[in-house]
Amino acid sequence: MPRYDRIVILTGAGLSAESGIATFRDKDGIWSRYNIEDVATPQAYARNPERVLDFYNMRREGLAGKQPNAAHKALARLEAEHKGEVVVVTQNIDNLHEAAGTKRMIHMHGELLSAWCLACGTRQAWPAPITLTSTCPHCTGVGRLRPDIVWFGEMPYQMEAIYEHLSEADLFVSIGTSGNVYPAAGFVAEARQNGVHTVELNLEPSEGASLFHETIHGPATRVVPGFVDRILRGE
Ligand code: BJW
Repeated sequence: MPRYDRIVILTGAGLSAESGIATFRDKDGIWSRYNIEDVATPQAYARNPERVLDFYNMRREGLAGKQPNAAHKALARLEAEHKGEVVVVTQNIDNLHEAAGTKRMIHMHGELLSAWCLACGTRQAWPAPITLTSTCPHCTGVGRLRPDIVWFGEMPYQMEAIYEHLSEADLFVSIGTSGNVYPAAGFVAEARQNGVHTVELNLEPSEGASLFHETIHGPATRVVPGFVDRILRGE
């Protein structure tokens, strides 16, 4: 009999770090090289769309050849082998969870390989660069496309579904996120209020580390597979 039935897993940039994808707030992270106000707000896009498109085209290009690591694979194994329900909510815009085989997931901050039509609202798979002249096939080429990314000040995707999963869960696990960005940083408090057991797996204590019942610190490729084994053993 598994100890936990319904598991919600929140992942952040630290999960993909060992696959060679930069985090945001670590010493050499993305925000040490770019200003958030220049590339990750709707105002930045309105002011200088080309700069924002270039930033995400560069990130999209950087995904080429990146492979899921042992932590992504362990989470996919958890979903496949756990007798109850597992939902992965990721803040990451890469596709490494899917590449590892995870099926049930929510990309709350959007996806690099997707484009959003500003005219008809369609979100569609878009592996190519997005340029000022890219247009939407769904509105016969008139709609302009933007990256399908949730910028600061915009509402993350599927918040209602996420809060519903948090209210039904009995285990919440946060992996590889610094706990700086809301609403994701508030999920641990929300889960605790609902009586959910909470665990943090991160390289170092996050901003909200003291809110978790348990914390396990170390690189994701080491700590996540061990934690998954423990859950699958019913411990
Ligand atoms: C390892 C490791 C290894 C390394 N193994 N671990 C005041 C109070 C409350 C909220 C706000 C506020 N002021 C403003 C807000 C709202 C704002 C916010 O939170 N701002 C904060 C900065 C304060 N949030 C928003 O605007 C969000 N929307 C929102 O709130 O909507 C409601 C609303 C809408 C309209 C009006 C009013 C309300 C939207 C947030 C969008 C975030 N977007 C970004 C960029 C887009 C995606 C992209 O370009 O990739 O998303 S920001 C960036 O941060 C990215 C990430 O998903 C997100 C979280 O980062 P993450 O994953 O935690 O990465 P890091 O780098 O911070 O941490 C990595 C961790 O891994 C570290 O701890 C390392 O130690 C660890 N690590 N290697 C394990 N090998």
